[in-house]
Amino acid sequence: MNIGIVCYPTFGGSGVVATELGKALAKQGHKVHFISYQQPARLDVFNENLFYHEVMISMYPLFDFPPYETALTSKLVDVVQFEKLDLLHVHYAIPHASAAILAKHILRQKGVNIPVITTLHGTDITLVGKDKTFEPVVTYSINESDIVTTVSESLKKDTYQYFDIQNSIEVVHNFIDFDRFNKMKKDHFRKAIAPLNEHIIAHTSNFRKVKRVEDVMHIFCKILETTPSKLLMIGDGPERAPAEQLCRELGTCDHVRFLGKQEAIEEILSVCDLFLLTSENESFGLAALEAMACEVPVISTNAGGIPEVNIDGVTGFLSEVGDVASMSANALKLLNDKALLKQFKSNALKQAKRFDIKNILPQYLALYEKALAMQQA
Ligand code: GMT
Repeated sequence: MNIGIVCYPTFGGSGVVATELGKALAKQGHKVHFISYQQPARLDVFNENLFYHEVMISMYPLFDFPPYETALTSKLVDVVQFEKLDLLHVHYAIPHASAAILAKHILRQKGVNIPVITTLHGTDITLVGKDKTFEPVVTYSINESDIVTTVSESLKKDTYQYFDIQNSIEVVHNFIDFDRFNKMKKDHFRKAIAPLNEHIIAHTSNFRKVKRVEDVMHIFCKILETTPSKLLMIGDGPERAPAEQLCRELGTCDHVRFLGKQEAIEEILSVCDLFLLTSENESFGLAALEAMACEVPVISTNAGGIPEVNIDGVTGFLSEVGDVASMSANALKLLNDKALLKQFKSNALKQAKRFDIKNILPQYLALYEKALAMQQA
């Protein structure tokens, strides 16, 4: 197939899922064309089947805001025709789904039929999308898409709850590539971070409000009262500076490292004992899955789709959002019981295997086939 993928080029979340999906499709021999405003962060390999088309915006003094959606739509019209794409798979509703739907309508007038598959990722529904600034356009784009998928059952439920959706929605869970994510032997790294063999705890996110990174800091402070540990804060975003300030106020700075954005996250996760995910909302929690694939149990909230990934009492523990006391107690329960921690590490890997890309890729391919068959009917 000749597939167009529209996504954000960013380090985490939907951008990573879209890029890893495209790379896997290319490995299977499909031609994959990425369309974005920047080279996707994980598009870091050469493969003869991978292509990248950059959306450029010509600015004009009249524009207070760059008209990205218009530029993206025009680019889609151009790439679909020139590259003879079979379908468009757009990740994240705003503005990718609406741009794709407009491109589809323009192309129809030119005698070209292009199916649009829209994958909803989370904040495009639960946070930004349902705001009335965007809601009518999001609703329209979902209903006009040929196929709609969500990354969890929870997000499917939310989509039906917040929007007037007539279309059916398929759940295709996020996935992990075990060729990349697996526990590696990194003893030298472990020693450098935790010279006295302290436990190593990690948190990865884009440091936005929804992640409640302040809860991570408080949980770690509680752990440190009794259990020698180190905390690795990976990623960057608006809440990083307040988190660093809080670390000073709590007096934990000697044991916390803010690592910023990291490419080889699997190497860091390989030396960790526990992962903290304190989000207020999380449609899936890809960060938790990445940790679990590296045999790291997860202490998390029970928000959104997290319970579909992290199984309470098996691969980690779940608590109510904001219940720092419960999450601290759960973390300590695992850290202070060697046998239990070992068991949870192995359970985490077993559960992560359910989301092996080898199981998920065929689900997307089946939906592509369905979209193409609908087009011909
Ligand atoms: O986590 C974020 O804020 C980024 C966001 C995105 O759209 O890139 O992540 C969402 O999509 C990920 C990939 O499908 C999911 O694993 C995250 O749970 C989801 N984030 C939220 O729902 C907050």
